[in-house]
Amino acid sequence: MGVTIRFIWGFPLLICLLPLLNNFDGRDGGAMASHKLHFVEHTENLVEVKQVYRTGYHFQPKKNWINDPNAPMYYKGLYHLFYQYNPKGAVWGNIVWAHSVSTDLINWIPLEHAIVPSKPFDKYGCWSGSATILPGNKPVIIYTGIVKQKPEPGYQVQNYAIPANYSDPYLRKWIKPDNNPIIKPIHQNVSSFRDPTTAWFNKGHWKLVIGSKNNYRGIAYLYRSRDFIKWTKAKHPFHTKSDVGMWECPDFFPVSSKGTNGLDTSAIGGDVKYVFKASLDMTRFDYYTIGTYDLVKDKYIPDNTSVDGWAGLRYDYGNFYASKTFFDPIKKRRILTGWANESSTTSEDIAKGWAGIHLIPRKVWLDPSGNKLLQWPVVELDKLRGQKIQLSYTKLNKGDTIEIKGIVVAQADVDVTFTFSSLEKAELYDEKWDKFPPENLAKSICGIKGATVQGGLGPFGLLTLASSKLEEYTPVFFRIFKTVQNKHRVLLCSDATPSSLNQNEYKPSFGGFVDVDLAEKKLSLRSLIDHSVVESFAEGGKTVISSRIYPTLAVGEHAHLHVFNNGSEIITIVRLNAWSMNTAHIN
Ligand code: DQQ
Repeated sequence: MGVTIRFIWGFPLLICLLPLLNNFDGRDGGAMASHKLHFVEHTENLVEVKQVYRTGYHFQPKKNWINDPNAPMYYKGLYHLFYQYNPKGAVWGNIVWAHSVSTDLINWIPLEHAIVPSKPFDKYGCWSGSATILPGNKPVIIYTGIVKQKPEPGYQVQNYAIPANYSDPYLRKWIKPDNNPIIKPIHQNVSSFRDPTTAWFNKGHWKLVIGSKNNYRGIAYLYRSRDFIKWTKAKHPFHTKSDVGMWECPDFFPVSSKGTNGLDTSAIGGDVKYVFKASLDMTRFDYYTIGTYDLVKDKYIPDNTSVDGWAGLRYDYGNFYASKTFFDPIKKRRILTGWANESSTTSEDIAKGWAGIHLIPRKVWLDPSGNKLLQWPVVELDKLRGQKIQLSYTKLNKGDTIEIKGIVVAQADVDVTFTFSSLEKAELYDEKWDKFPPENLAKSICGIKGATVQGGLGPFGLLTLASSKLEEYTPVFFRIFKTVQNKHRVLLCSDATPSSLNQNEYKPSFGGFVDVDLAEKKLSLRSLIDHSVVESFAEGGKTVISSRIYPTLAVGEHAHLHVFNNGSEIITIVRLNAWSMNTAHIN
């Protein structure tokens, strides 16, 4: 039997005989992470480090520091991913463009570094940038070069690099021509002028934007070029917003208002909306708006249904930054990839010899409402699914937990749909909460109303990476509120507060609201659990939260997974599918 009902948090034990359907599909899960002992040079001593936090199927290099994804693209049968990388250690610095290729966006082969500081125009760093595929299938990269260390964080220019050999599908060698830099700052803010986007083409020009700021105003400067070499700054920024701070890693792309297919970055037309995303240096999260592209003024205009500012929509309400999208011409989809930093301390990162992962690439498309994006892990991830367990029509009374056994839960993919018969018991939404800064509202409520705080309709969801006696667990759960206007607000929380007995880690109670119609009285949740990361998708990708966690007890085979309900309304698991995930071949 793969399932047990347990008693937690001192609630009355209610055991019901449930129609449980355990379905092992017979394939070998084989999903253990590497628990090898590595010796890492740490000050003068050799420190023995147990590698329990390395991920089994998330992108990371063998060792050292990794941050932003750069220039993702498809070329001649291969997906290319470059990334900011420190070849010398597990902290940020000495940044080069490392390079990996893949046929499926999940398994990756490392190649030699593509772009490294070597010329006067990038002597102090090769920072983030993007790829554009020019006519004739000719990729070109534009990236930020640091030419002087002062003023901090460095004097920034934009350079281009081209493949040495277009017939090599691996694009192993990149040339940085001597006519670089191609864009120099022509305003005061020389140290806040970086991260060029993929270029798009219209009205006889290539266009791209560069992230910047003026005091607390975020600015996306627009540049135009006919030949991709000579670039001219447009009179007006492409987009700008007060009180947000520096815009790093801007991204601009079209989305179709019909269906889920992606569009090439240059697409224009009737059924097209646009997305502008900025990474907020001050708050360290990515937010986006949906809007229109005024071709006459060459400007982006957010819709008035999109909040343009810190309280705007986020791809991910957790640990996610410096993301970038690209158009996959083969599967006609737009793919989003983002960086999840560690929540451990710098000295712990140095001791384990690495820091940073990338989250699973996600397909992104416009929600039929037209006011937000939907995201879903690329379908190729499903190929890693191994041993499976399934539950159907299983009731969870208040205080019940059901343990999911029979799979490797520290490296798993869990997909569950919950239902309830009434919205009556939804707790009253406390209007005092509206005094929280709007960008922190959901997170603040998740902090107050954790998984152990009994509710009406919820909390219910998953207890991931739990230790045997629940000394540690990372709950991912829904809680439904009713406002005085009798409207319902659905909250998704991914709460790292109880995730680890290690007091040194950053353990936020991440949260995001889920904009969902509750008419069907159903909510779905998919969580990708991978040793030190839990990436959760609510309602088919309407709200996504990724948490980095470092349990001390709930590691490897000592980790447990439960489904739980701690609300007075009975919750039914309509269906739960959970798989062990095989380890991907990554770098
Ligand atoms: N990371 C890069 C910058 C970018 C920042 C430097 C965002 O180009 O603004 O590693 O994480």
